[in-house]
Amino acid sequence: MVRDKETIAAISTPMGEGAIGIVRISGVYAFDIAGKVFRDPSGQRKRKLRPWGVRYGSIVDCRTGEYIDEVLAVAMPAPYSFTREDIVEFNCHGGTGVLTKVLETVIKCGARLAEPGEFTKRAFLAGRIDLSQAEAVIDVIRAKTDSARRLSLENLKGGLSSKVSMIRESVLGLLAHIEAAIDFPQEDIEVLEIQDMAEQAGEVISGLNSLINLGKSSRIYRDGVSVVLAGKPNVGKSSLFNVLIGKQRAIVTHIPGTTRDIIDDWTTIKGVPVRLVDTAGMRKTEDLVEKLGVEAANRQAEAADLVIVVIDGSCPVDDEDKDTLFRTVDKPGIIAINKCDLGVKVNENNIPPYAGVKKIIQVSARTGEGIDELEKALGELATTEIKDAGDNPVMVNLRQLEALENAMRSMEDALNILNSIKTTDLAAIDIQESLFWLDQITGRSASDDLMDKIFGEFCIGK
Ligand SMILES: Nc1nc2c(ncn2[C@@H]2O[C@H](COP(=O)(O)OP(=O)(O)OP(=O)(O)O)[C@@H](O)[C@H]2O)c(=O)[nH]1
Ligand SMILES: [Mg+2]
Repeated sequence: MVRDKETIAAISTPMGEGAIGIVRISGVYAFDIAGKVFRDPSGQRKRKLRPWGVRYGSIVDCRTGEYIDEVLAVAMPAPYSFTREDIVEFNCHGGTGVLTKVLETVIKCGARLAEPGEFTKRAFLAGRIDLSQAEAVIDVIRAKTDSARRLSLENLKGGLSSKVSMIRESVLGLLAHIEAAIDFPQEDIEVLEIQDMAEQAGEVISGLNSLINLGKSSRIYRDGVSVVLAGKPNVGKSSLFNVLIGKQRAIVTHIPGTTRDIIDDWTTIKGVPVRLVDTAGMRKTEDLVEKLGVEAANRQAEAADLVIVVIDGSCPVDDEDKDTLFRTVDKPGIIAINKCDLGVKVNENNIPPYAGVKKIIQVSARTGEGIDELEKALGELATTEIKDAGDNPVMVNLRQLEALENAMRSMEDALNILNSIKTTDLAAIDIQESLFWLDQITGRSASDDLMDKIFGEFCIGK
């Protein structure tokens, strides 16, 4: 693999004001270039970098000698760096003007501005990390909750890669057997061998299947759980929405039909990111805008992971309540009997036939009564979904999931051939294809286009 010999540089911290901002340089000329701009604190004398150490000094413009900033310089010689190349990082004052000026002078001295994700791409091309680990770098940066952070770090350390490698080993073993059978077709034990091969293919399929399921159920760590508040108008959905997200986001009035559109916001329950959705009150209406709102509410409730059906506890359950309960009967969730501060007139015994397996909880958005219990029950429902991921959840993104599914399909095709036609050479083609898909995950068989797509998602400087 031809390594890019150009030395690259970028501002690696977000733009804006901060105590510190970092300009990073990576490549064979990183030390040379840094040497041209790094001076002692007075800016007068050249200063040597200290490998594996931090050195206090300054940056000057390499052409005019103008003093630019007071910095700390960190030098990381190859190959013990993120990119496996020589890296220098200047810890500057964290202002856009300062950082841009430092970067400019570094570029004047021979570095090239890095492309988005180019540092990580170099780490990948140098074999320091594989593609799934590179993708985990983005996930770690984007992780909004502790559990997402933990799982992405696990993948950064090679969690997904090692699981894929284990399956890959079995596929390779199977391929070796098949190729031996193709090369020595006269062996009279072939029938037995084909049975063994089919068994091995079956094991690979079940390994892939459980990894796919693990990945699917762990997706909520990454994407969060969607929870929709549904119910007839005026029962207090928007009031509960505001209480649960902890701010006055949705408009609340005593007029039924206040909420017309979908309102959503993020909150965290038991470490799980939750996208809470407030909807228009569900009722039959001739008002065009409201009608569209109700349709949108139904679609949201259908698509959600969990639903909170809100009922006004201060009056008996009516047909409109029953209608919402019916629509959401198959959806896991909770029934919140709201406005319990006004006294509860709802007979809970009338609800179960329409409730599915939903728990009933009395709450008051006004006084806060029962909200703790509601949150706890929501958290439990969310974590039940997580528990389905087993004790060893693993984060799998959509691209990786697709590759796993393709690998499984190819292996299923191979198994069908082994079982029915009982010819090894045709099965070998599908097994090769299965291997190709597995290698897409780690990047062994990744095309330039795919890499551009993945690294293009990174910010510049990472
Ligand atoms: N007493 C009491 N009033 C409440 C409670 N929750 C909401 N309300 C009142 O009920 C009325 C309707 O509240 P909203 O939150 O707008 O109800 P909604 O379900 O969003 O209504 P739509 O958007 O029209 O579907 C408002 O006057 C609220 O102040 C509660 O727990 N107790
Ligand atoms: Mg509302």
